[in-house]
Amino acid sequence: MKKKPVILVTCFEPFMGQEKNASQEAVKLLPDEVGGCPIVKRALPVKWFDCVYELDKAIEEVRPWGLLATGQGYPVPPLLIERMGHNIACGPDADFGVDMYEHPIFPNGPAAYFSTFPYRAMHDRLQKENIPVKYSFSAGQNQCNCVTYAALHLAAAKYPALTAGFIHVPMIADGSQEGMMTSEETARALKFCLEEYAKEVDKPVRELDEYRRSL
Ligand code: PCA
Repeated sequence: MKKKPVILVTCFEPFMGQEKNASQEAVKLLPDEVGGCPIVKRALPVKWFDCVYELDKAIEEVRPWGLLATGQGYPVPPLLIERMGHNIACGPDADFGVDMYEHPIFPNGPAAYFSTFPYRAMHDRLQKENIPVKYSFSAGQNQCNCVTYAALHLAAAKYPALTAGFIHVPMIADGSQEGMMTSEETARALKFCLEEYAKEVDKPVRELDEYRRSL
């Protein structure tokens, strides 16, 4: 099979005194190649500024074709496919080192960006696989939204061919609530999303004329 381009998958380190981050544990279980695309994994710190710095550095080093960022959300499913990132940082870091109050992430950036990864294909695939999933129109105000916004802003500003988006995964099943997901189940869900992402590589880029006709 022809070698496909790299997809960068980010997750977050543990925060707020927790021992594990569900996104990191699931991403660790992903294979190094999905749908022919090599998968490069990076864990980002749950820290203001540093999460953006490390993300930028990873994109610079890896030069990915696609970027799937992940983080830990609510205790229970559904997985939340984030449709946008907004330019507001609010709340504390992992260790309360920096507390933000409605600060712009990029002072000169637009208010928001919509995700550019194939969210519909991922959503429909998870539904087909009977994995609870929903679209979300805010990844919150903490580092997960920050990385969503930063990924889309960096792509727009520096890497116009790069598509990106964020998925919030549920916390690791600890038996405290019904229907929780194990890291293995979350990894399986993320792998389906990556399979759909990898399929995009083979889709022809629409010709400008065809695009104009569709308007
Ligand atoms: N979840 C937090 C930050 C890091 C993480 O995994 C969030 O939703 O912003």
